[in-house]
Amino acid sequence: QGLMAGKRGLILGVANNRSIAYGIAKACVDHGAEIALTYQGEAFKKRVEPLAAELNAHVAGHCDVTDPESLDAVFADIARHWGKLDFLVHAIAFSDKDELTGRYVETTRDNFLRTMDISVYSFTTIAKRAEPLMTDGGSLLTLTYYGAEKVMPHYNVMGVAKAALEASVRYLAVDLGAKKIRVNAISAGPIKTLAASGIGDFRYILKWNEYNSPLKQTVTQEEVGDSGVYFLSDLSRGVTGEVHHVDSGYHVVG
Ligand code: 0WD
Repeated sequence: QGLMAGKRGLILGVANNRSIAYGIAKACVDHGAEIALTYQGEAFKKRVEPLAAELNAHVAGHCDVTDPESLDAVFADIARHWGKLDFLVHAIAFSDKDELTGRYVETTRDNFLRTMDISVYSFTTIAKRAEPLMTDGGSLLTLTYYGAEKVMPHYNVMGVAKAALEASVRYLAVDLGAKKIRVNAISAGPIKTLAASGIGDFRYILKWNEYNSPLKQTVTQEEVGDSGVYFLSDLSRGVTGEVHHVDSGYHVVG
């Protein structure tokens, strides 16, 4: 059986087996869920397909959140394949790595808009597409970071985007609450992934968290995955609009 038996969910943002989305996907499957994955273009297709096979996941096709047609195609595929959806994970963010270093004040308009489009607006448009499929209620989960709350070196425009994403969680929670669709975020501590490698001095940030967090360790994809199961299963049925830190407690000291 398992905590997620009978639940079907779409997980966006698996780039490889170090992605946070992969940690959440694996935990969901371990607890009995059926999942679907997408890939961003041909380059990621060959990395995602073997992971999908390993997790017994349906592959819902190419998904680039800046291309509405690809999103329409993914949701049409889910509607055909399952006819409904119980949960959705959004683990997607992007900013030009040349601007994830140095001063925030130097942010260009182009990168500001692109960062907000991919990292913030995408969650809202995906929520809109998921709503008609969540006929028995549902759970939406996104990933954020402490740089939304406090100034973190080099996080810059991504911190501004995460603050907007966290506000989106609250507005979406109100809009979708009447349909028993819950909307929450996990604020994960730093984890070495492809996206994180674009952030300046990331190794130093990892060490800093390890030395200073209450648990004296950085978090793993597995730990974020297990917390994800709480939000995506009925265990958290009374919780929505929440930003929950899975960061070894760093936010109470940092
Ligand atoms: O320390 C970390 N790694 C933390 C990450 C701490 C706290 C939060 N997060 C967040 C990230 O900001 C992101 O929202 O977790 C989420 C997942 O990030 P990740 O697991 O760290 O990174 P990664 O494995 O690289 O997955 C992010 C993926 C992309 O990978 P690349 O490396 O190409 O950026 O987001 C996807 C893509 O697969 N992505 C897109 N998907 C569809 N359309 C797009 C797009 N336009 N752009 C990026």
